[in-house]
Amino acid sequence: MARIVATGAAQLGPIARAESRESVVGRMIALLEKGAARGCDLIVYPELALTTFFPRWYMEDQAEVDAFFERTMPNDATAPLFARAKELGIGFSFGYAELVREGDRLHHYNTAIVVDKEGQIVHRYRKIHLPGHKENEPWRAFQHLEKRYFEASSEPFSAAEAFGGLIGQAICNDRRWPETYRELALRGAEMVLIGYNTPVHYPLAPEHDHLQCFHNHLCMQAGAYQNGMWIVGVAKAGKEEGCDLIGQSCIIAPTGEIVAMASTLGDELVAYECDLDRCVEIRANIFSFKLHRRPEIYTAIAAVN
Ligand code: CDV
Repeated sequence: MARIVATGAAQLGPIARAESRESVVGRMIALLEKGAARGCDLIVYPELALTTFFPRWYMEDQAEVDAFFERTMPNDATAPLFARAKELGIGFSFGYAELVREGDRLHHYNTAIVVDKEGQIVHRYRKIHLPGHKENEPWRAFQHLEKRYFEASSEPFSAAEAFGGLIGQAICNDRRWPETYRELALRGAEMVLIGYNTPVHYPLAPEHDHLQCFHNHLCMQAGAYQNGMWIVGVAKAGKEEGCDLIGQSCIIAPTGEIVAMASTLGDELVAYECDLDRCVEIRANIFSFKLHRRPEIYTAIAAVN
């Protein structure tokens, strides 16, 4: 019997700096209800879904930075999403800025969670590959200060049992790295949920600006095919505070084919019935890790330095 996870990629359009979390959660619930009407089991929202993409601004006041972070999850602002999803019997995932005290230290992570149909958080992932820079670089049209505001996770990629399969997560820049997909595949992931905020303009190599949408799909389609898994890539899209973010949220089959894709730069839901058993088409054949992979030869990959 097929293991179908009816999945919705819930793209969000721009979020203004002044927009409240309550307003954004209202938009997320509207997409959730669209997903319910289409029989979805799982709805996937983007990276840092609750606020504007704040690393585009240089801030020196830590209190101003921390205002973009969540100290508990769920919290007052997100509780209505958890409640409505449970009522509808739908699971979901979304990214947010997480501020957590561990021992006597405060940690700031770029985090994503998976919530099951009963409203329980069943997977938490903290971003491993943090792009950007630490200091103000005024020559840029906008900043990308993830390295300043977040701590990179030192926990490995992982997959959780949920929705009848093994679900993993990655966040935005992670999707460009082949190691992300291979690590997740080796840990059993059959579907990987990836939210992103990707500007059209890349200040370090503006000659690649016209390739942003191509590179977005290129790395996720390759990751899906080379590891035989479903990928759900979900954008925060559109012109956000003057910064153009790419869209093209999509669902990618283990064959590498895009089976559903957003066609706007606003709030939009695209859905597909993903059969987790289709991973075997690739994993038992061309990319059978057991039969064909040669990790004993790949010593450079895992070497530190
Ligand atoms: N949010 C991100 O991680 N964005 C990055 C930057 C480099 C554009 C990305 O890889 O899309």
